Amino acid sequence: MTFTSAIMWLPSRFSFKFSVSALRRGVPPSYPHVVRRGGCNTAAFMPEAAGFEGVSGRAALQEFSVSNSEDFWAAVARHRLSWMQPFHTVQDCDLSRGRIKWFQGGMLNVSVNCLDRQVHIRPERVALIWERDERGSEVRYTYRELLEMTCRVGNLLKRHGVRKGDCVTIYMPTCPLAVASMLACARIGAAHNVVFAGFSADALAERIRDAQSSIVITMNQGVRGGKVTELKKTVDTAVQSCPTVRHVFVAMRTETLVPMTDRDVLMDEEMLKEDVVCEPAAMNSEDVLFLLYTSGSTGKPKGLVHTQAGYLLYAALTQRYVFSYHDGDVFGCVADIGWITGHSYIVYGPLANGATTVLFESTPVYPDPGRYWETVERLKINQFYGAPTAIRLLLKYGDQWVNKYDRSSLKTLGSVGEPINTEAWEWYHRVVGEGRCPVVDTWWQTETGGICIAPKPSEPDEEIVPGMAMRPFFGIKPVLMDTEGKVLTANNTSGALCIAQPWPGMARTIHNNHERFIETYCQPYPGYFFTGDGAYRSPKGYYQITGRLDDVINVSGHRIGTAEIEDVVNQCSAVAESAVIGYSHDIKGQGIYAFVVLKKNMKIKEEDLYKQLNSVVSEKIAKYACPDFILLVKRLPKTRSGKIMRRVLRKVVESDLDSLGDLSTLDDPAAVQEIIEGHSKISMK
Ligand code: 6R9
Repeated sequence: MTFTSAIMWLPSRFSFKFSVSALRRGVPPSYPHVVRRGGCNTAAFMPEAAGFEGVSGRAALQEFSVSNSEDFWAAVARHRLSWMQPFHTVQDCDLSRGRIKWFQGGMLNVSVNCLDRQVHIRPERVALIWERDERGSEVRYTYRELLEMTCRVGNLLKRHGVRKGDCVTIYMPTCPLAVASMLACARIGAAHNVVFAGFSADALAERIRDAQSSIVITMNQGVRGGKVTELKKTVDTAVQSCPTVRHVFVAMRTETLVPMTDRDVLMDEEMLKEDVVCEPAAMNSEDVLFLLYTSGSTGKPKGLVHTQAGYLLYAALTQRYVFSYHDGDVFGCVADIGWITGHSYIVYGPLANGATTVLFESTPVYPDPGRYWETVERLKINQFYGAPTAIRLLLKYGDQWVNKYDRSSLKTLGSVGEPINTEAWEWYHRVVGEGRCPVVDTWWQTETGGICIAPKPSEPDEEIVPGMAMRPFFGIKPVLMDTEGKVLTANNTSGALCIAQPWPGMARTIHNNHERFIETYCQPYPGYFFTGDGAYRSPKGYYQITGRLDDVINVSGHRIGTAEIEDVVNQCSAVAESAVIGYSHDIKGQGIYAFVVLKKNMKIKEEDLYKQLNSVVSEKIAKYACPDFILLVKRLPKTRSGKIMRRVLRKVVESDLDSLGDLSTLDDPAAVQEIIEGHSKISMK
């Protein structure tokens, strides 16, 4: 066993080399001179609109994008992506069968689109600002430096046997090397599988095995909120049950030495030996770009698959138009790259548009609750994109933490991950944005690839209603369904939210399980994509998301299936069975409440049981999945067919006893009374 030496990969400010052959193939975007044919400012707003006959105004453009979807997406794809070979078919989709193909015949390389074409025109523009956990120690990487770093990682991956079509697992917090690793995979034609660095060894191992990765990229340690996490140690445990893993690349975030084995590769050191040129692979539009695991309503997470051209185009277009991003702006999405928000709005969308994108490594309250706004002032962030849970938390600390800092650079404020309540929305708008920045509540999912419903784009003077996602993006046709599967056409109505036609950014399948993809998204409402969310459409036709319709909880914007937690809780030797539900939580949006039935004659102190359950959940899944409340009960309310009635449990916890509904189908209605009594002893404050 050897020990790592401590070096950190920082940009080298010399040697100007990049892949010339890539540039020859990848044509930088060229916008035709704006012709004022499609209405006064429409073509200035979106150059492609010049070619859309009779389209004037943004509402008309949205309408055109839905009713002439192929023309719209073909024009946008030709203009905004650099192709090695043009596509011959815009789309070949059949939602009822789960067949989704866009831009077939086309060949491109995503990393060329994100890097080389910028390097060609503005090599010294800053691509990344790494806002490290240690306040005031940010590091900037130009497009040239990011391309160089990406090429080195690409070559290193190739040297370790990664080939086109393989899948590399990345277990890293938000940092430049994580971005370079994602882009390096794209460059050499491998898929990436980024696993949120807060996941446990078991959760990581399950994802590595499902993705069949031979390489895992990680760091010695992570640093967040002043605390150190042992990432390498977690990977060491995980790979013990992952026979496919041949090498673990270890980058150095701290100077702490970690044990290394023959399997491990010192990433920073080995990268130095690699060339800064790496030939980009020519990829088909529908080759896999990445897998990203997310929770569904069963115990096993789903590896959603996104492909090259459609995903990139959709991420880029939404980043540009939802946030009114303009050339030269600094885009600050404070998500983690382990989630889809990080993929689309830290990495792919902003880089494809040539933006300067912020990598935020810290937390909203470290070292104090002014951290976001101090960062906005120092980095001069123009678009700030965050989560309602953080906004609610900061609101409680008071306005002074915001007012201390100059936020005049801010132009647009975004929200994502869960519904944003009116109070939080108003505070975000009034205090953070000084009432002058539009707040965009953006609704979308891992499955949709990018934002589908948001207040913008719309005409500059059009209203924005607090707490509403409101308007469908270009190419998106939302519909609401009633319980019989019929489309609800009226306004001022609620239903299951579906999307009526395919769009380029949507996920193509679930890795290794196309059947599950069809069952989950295509079969509930044949011919439509089912989102799993409920929504309300206002009298004016605006959409408001009301929450999940399935057994998925959203804790601080992190999705977790009730079944996933129950699976783990049930593994405790004392537990006979359990039922987990989400309940409304002030800060986190939803909290986790577990009802637990012990095995007969089991003697265990309640305190010990709680400790055991919490440690097993954080060990098997992640800390954020630990229950906030655990209630020991003798039995769970069940139907005669044995289904746990979580609906009843939810009503009890919401103290909504008048709407418990018909309990006559319960196997043992007395179980409910016992639960009501038990719950009344728990203080939920
Ligand atoms: C991007 C992302 C998706 C689920 C989604 C919904 C909830 C996301 C929301 C929202 C209300 C919003 N959600 N944005 N609910 N308003 N603006 O979060 O992806 O992690 O896959 O979660 O999050 O329930 O179905 P993902």
